[in-house]
Amino acid sequence: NILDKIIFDKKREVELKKSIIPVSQLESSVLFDSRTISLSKILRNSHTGIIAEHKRRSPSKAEINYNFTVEEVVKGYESAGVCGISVLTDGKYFGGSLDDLLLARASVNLPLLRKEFVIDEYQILEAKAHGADLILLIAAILTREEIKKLSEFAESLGLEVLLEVHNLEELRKSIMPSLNMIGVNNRNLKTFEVSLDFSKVLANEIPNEFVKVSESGISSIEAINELKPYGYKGFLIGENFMKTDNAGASAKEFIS
Ligand code: IGP
Repeated sequence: NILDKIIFDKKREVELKKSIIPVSQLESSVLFDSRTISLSKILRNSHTGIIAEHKRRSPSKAEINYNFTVEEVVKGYESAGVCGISVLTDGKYFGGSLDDLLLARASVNLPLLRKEFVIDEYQILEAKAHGADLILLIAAILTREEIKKLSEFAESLGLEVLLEVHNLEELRKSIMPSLNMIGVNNRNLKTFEVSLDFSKVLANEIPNEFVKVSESGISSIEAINELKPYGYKGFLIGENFMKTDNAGASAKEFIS
């Protein structure tokens, strides 16, 4: 499946990067005490909860949009009033980069999520060095011990974590004190099947102290209104905004 391929490539990518820029050198470009913005706090206090994503292409959809600069897209999202912005940094499968994250950081004052297949602390240092406020950890590709180690490392850098699950088994292995935000991915990363039912079925199993986020396949305000009674405070939306000729204006339609 595609997820195995992505992870195979990602491991090689990280090892290669480490051989060019060693951890010690990367650490020296991290401003350890730079302030981060808390997405979980903003979501707790928001009625709209939109997290908008910068996404040029994806394995499930091929090309989505290459017509706009990162700055245009994220500034559009910011003026639309979104709670946070997700920036894909995987190059091979999503057409993103760490430069995209850096440019986004230079353009907006919102919480920025490094959307990446994180398997190593090195990538968390990179996230911090490029201005991220939070990282994604995907339960489908990590053991409980890895989730613990990586989330505690993120916490030590002042970064929040959005922990992504897709089923009950992944959710159960992920409940731990270093986490405060759980995202249910409505898309199965192995089969690309998408259904909001994944969010609905898992909602009751997520302990109340977590901020709940529903991710992927959200294409209408009705869908959001359907999910809110299940306790969701955040809604991560990419393609639906990026496929239009004005991502910011599309996001604005979801925020009243
Ligand atoms: C956005 P969509 O269907 O609105 O474009 O989905 C986001 O949830 C999706 O890009 C995503 C993702 C991921 C991408 C969720 N989890 C993990 C890469 C890796």
